[in-house]
Amino acid sequence: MIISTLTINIKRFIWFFRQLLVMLDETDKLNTAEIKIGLKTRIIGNEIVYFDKTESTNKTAKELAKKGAEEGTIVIAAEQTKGRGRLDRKWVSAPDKNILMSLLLRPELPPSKAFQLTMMTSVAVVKAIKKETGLNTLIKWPNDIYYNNKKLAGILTELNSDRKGIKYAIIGIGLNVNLDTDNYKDIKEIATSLYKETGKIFLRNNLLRRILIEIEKEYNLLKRNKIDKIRREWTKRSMVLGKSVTLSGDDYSEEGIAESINEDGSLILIKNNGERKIIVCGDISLRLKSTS
Ligand code: BT5
Repeated sequence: MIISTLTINIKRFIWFFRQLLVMLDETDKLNTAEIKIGLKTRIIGNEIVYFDKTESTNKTAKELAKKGAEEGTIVIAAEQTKGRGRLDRKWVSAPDKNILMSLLLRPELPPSKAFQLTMMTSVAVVKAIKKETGLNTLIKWPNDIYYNNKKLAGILTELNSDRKGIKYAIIGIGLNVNLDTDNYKDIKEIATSLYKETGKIFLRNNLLRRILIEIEKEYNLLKRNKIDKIRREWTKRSMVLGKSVTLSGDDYSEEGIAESINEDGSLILIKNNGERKIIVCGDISLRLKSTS
């Protein structure tokens, strides 16, 4: 008797919990007004441009930049039809599930220091995730955020520069929030999401607002030449520094210890024969030896 009442109560609880998840899922629509509530930033997110659907938020942000859009403008989308990673790789997402955003900056930096933008964004995203979800994520050189050895987010920094320096930079962030990555065969082995790691649906407006707040803090440091502080934070959260890694590209493979990163974002590798080698982050993939 007691057991059957308990079973009914557990079933009711599960039903209620599922309904709650569905409700949260439905209310979790990106909304610029909601993002702006409590957004006390001075630059980042002053202008937030929302699209139900766009090819790629990076592409749209570039078009806006060419038309003179202000530094700090954000482009967000519920869905991308041609989301991209580096070297035109495909970025997988689904409507209303993830964060797909691009930030327009006009930094006073030479192009050789553009990695600082990716670096400060990685630190900001990791801090924002920690504050909103409690998860301690890690940064995988050069542009990924990982959790449990799976990719949770990717950053795509693109530049328009001339001899005087960077005219504008577009920093794209793709963060898997409520996507069940198991349903996407292209990425199910390598990717994860906040939902997959916690079983919880997260409200993307809150997460997005937090990301903007954290980016502004890091960007202020960068503008005050406090790059060492950002680099220390990056190093502290690095998944690869001090670890045995395999670097590979087309017809190329190298093993060693990832020692540090240079200001331009290149990785210093101590090869197994003791030789020091600088690896520029082009089309190179990095695997941790212990996880491969
Ligand atoms: C990146 O490239 O990781 C940068 C991704 C940036 C995406 C954002 S979304 C908003 C903005 N608009 C855009 O069009 N892009 C930016 P890369 O390091 O090249 O990694 C790409 C690789 O990550 C793919 O080849 C897949 O292996 C994997 N991948 C694709 N979709 C993924 C996902 N949702 N989660 C985890 N991994 C994924």
